[in-house]
Amino acid sequence: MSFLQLVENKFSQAKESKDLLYFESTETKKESNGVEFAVTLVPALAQKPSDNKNKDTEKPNPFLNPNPALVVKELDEHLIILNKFAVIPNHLLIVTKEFKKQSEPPMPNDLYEAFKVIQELGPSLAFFNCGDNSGASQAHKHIQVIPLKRDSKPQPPIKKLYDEIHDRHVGQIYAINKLPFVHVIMALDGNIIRAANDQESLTDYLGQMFFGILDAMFQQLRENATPPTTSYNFLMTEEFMMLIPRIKENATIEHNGKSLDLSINSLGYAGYVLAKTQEEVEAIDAQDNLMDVLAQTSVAWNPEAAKLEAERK
Ligand code: B4P
Repeated sequence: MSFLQLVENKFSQAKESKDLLYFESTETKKESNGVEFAVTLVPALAQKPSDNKNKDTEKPNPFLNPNPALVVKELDEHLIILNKFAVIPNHLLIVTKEFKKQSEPPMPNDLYEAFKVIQELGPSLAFFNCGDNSGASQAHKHIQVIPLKRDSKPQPPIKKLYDEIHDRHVGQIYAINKLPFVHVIMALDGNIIRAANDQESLTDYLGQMFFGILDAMFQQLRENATPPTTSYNFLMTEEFMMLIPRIKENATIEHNGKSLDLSINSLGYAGYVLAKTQEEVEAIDAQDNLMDVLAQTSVAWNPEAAKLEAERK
């Protein structure tokens, strides 16, 4: 049985037995700076008790000894489990078997397992919400993977801007000028990945690439943020890695004289925005530019640093 079939079977069974809750959703689109954002409305989530994101409150850890009905596969140091609160069918989490902190970066072996899941699942996106301001609600280390629609464009919306990077070279780190916040993005080398036919070389390659862009992100932060933050969002597909440093979890949007808080996690920066009420959808749709909403929760480019950079060239 293929990995995808295994995941699909497990998902249907867990949904049937109600070990997994699947929430109906509707989607609208909104274009901003060349990215076609998908705004997903999930009314049932408004009823879900907020996952008390207060990190000081003691709460059970769902990823230590998880419900077997959700466990898709046991690996050496990780478990692949289904997201219990699924908006996207077959949404997976790669959790460490032993407790590790979500505020620590993904290690090369975490990246390897996530990358294998991407390869085996078909077009998909891995993401990691790291640190208090990143949108994470669980403190136990987990990388998430969502399958992308297997229709005409199986890519996250942000890929459109990545494709526009002029004269792109693998392994080089770029920033995209249509994104009004600090970020780093890098193309992975398909040749190296295909040639890496053992676990160790792919693990080393992914680790080197990740820690390379993490260094570059901290370099950008030193030039643009005071004080620097240690929270960030990480996106990875078979083609690229991207990091976005974060300074707060919620963006505030104004609509019809009301202020609404939107929780933003990695998916927001990939081009997927979550709304829990119709009012939120309307408020999102009424924004001039969703990039400015994302800029609220990330780090603005420092115009002085940009000027110095231009002078150096
Ligand atoms: P975190 O990194 O800690 O936080 P998150 O993805 O932002 O999800 P959160 O839990 O904060 O919920 P939110 O309202 O943002 O990830 C924890 C993950 O573990 C989540 O996927 C969570 O569902 C899952 N989980 C929690 N308890 C579990 C358990 N006992 N067993 C297995 N898994 C468990 O989002 C609510 C839902 O909408 C989430 O499923 C989220 O993934 C999804 N979602 C968020 N943005 C979306 C978007 N733009 N489009 C579609 N779906 C979206």
